[in-house]
Amino acid sequence: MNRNYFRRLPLIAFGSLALLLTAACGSAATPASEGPSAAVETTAAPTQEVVIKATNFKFDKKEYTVKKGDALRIKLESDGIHGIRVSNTSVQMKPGDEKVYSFSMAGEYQIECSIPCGNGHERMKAVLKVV
Ligand SMILES: [Cu+2]
Repeated sequence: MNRNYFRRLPLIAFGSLALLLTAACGSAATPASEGPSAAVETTAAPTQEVVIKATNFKFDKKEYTVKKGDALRIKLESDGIHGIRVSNTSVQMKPGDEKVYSFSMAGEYQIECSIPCGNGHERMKAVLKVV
């Protein structure tokens, strides 16, 4: 072992931790019909808005319904450190984020907390229904 190895050790440890966290969050069962392009971030003026409120350890609704195609502003209001990720899309939001997306495919997408936030983290799930 030389000095270089030791210098890189923290980096290796951090990498392993990140991997562990990703694995712990896991991905729940999601519809197979949607691809990763089911939603794209857009600069179009939003024509609809959904506010998702996250608290320890739930979202304020079980289901959020939005319209397909229309530029959708998603606001994440978080009391505590919670993010969201939407299955089979690139939707990723941090606490307080406001982003505009357009969903090209109707369907039911799973919303889940993207930040390991504690004991109730696994229960933080909801459905985004695109109609
Ligand atoms: Cu969480």
